Amino acid sequence: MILYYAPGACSQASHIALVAAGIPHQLVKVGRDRLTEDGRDFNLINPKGYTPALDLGDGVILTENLAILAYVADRSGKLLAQEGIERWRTFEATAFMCTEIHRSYSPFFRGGTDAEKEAATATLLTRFGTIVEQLGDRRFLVGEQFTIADCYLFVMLSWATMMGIALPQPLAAYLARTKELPAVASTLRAEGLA
Ligand SMILES: N[C@@H](CCC(=O)N[C@@H](CS)C(=O)NCC(=O)O)C(=O)O
Repeated sequence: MILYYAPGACSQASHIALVAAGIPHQLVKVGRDRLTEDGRDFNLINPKGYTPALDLGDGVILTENLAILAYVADRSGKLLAQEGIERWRTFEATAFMCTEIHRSYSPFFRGGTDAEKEAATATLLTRFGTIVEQLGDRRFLVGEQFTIADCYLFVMLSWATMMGIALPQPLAAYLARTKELPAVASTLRAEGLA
């Protein structure tokens, strides 16, 4: 299995999941020029042009974080409850990351104006408020077990600190303790971000 990734990008959510699930994989870095580190045109691998992309073998490429995260959970039997409401809460939370939170960062990555960044920050803080309520006193977002939703939340909160957005205290604490998890620390090292 080969994960095409960019350091610190949303592909890090899929990367953390692969590591946490213990699925053997190779990494291929993709540059801003859309060339892989071994000189191939990434657009020919994933015509959408963005990471993550997961080569399942024989050139079968799976894209979209949500699909890759669900695939990793399904294949490993880890990071997602097999049944019950926790399973669906995990998908609910992961969809919230993919759409409502990830999308809100757009002005920061696409050269938005200061006004657009301010508006995006306000939206993100509202979304983070929802996460704080959901997290409550739990260790992880959907309970005491680390799930695919946490893989994504970690990246979304890391971006906030990168953009200078002050996180509510419970999320700053969540980010600090999640960063210490062996799977997360190992992923950061593998991406050259430790
Ligand atoms: N819908 C995709 C979005 C992926 C995405 O936005 N990837 C970004 C990195 S965070 C990327 O590769 N952007 C490069 C580009 O669009 O040129 C998913 O959920 O996986």
